[in-house]
Amino acid sequence: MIHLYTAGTGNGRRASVMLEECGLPYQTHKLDLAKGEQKKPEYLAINPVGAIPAIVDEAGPGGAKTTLAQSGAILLYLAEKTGKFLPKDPTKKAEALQWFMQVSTDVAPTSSTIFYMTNVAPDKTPANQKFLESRLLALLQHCDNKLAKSKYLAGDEVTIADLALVPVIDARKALIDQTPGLANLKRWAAEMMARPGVKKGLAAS
Ligand SMILES: N[C@@H](CCC(=O)N[C@@H](CS)C(=O)NCC(=O)O)C(=O)O
Repeated sequence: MIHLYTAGTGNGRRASVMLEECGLPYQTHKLDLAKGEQKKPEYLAINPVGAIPAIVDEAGPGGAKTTLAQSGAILLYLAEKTGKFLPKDPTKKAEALQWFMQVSTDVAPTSSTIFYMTNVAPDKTPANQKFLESRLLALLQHCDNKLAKSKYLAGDEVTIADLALVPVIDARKALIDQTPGLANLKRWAAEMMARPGVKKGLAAS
């Protein structure tokens, strides 16, 4: 059994989408971030950083219990555990990893910064929000350009790159819908959001 410690955020949903898509049984433990449950000693014993998501896999490598944080690391771990969503062919795998990193280290953090800028930062200026939104749209345009050439971000199969992007697109739906163009990204999003695993994973927290 895999235990997922999560909350209703993009990073949390990235982990639950992957678990659902892999068809792995898991138990969800929801944390209330507003109440600071992620900083309680019992959770810090799982992730000392005090952030979600984290997983505890009772049957990790060699049958040992494995505890893991960082949504990107969780996706890679589950891909290797199941043999799903990361191509075996070295060239295809390299392309999948490139787009996975593009999504995980460029696209998703920009979306998270929009959240912090509009909800948490002491100085919430509309100009800063607009700046970050245009930066996110420019990054999404790169995804759109790639999706003009291939069905999915890294070719003709769904990979961890696509699954990592799903929660960002879900969270920024209003911005994307009101933006002209991005036709390839919108075509991809409609297909990804219709997948049963994606639907269940997004709804899991
Ligand atoms: N890079 C990390 C980010 C983790 C993260 O910042 N999680 C947020 C929610 S999306 C969190 O737990 N924030 C609460 C806190 O830091 O106190 C990942 O991808 O898992």
